Amino acid sequence: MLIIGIAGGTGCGKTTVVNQIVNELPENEVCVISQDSYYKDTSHLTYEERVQINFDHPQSIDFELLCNHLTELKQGKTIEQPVYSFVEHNRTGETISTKPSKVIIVEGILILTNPKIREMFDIKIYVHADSDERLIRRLKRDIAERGRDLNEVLDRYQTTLKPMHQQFIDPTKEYADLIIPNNNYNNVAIDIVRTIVKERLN
Ligand code: UZR
Ligand code: MG
Repeated sequence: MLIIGIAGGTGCGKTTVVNQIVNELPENEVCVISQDSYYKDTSHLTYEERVQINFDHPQSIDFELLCNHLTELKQGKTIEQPVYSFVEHNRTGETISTKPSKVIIVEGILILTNPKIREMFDIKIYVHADSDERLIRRLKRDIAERGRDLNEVLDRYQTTLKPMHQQFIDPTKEYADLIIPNNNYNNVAIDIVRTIVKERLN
């Protein structure tokens, strides 16, 4: 089993990188675990309280559950990955059964901040894009897919996303085995990762 951690700031293109790696591999040999599924359960809070949560702080993540799930996958067990709703800012109560597979990709902005989780990764990747690129992508995505408006996204960026990025996310570059420059599609870097994965699988 090969566990790959893919981190990087919001809008850096993590999801795209993950998809490009996954698309090359047989479906039953790879699974993706998203940090989004592991936001802490906030059912005890009201919607108004949940909106106030700092989702870019390591404390918002249930690293204990993530760690248990990775351990269980390593032991060959199937896990129940929580499903998260960005609209409700909470777990939906549903889960996705995730079977152990040869390659497990864990992706998320904060996944390299936790020492126990870091230790579980065979390969640690940090996807880098400049902050203006990331802001542009984040704006477009949150407006198109997450029902936010311009001011809301810009306020969030200034008050939360940027400071949290500087304090917690950017410093985890230090732990990466590989940093992918991703201001544009980086096909060469993707090819290199694919080659490493295939080599390890054989
Ligand atoms: P990526 N996030 C939400 O917008 N709503 C939630 O309920 C939970 C998380 C955002 C979070 C973070 N910030 O910046 C982003 N906020 O998801 C990380 N606000 O996802 O890496 O795909 O950008
Ligand atoms: Mg993403």
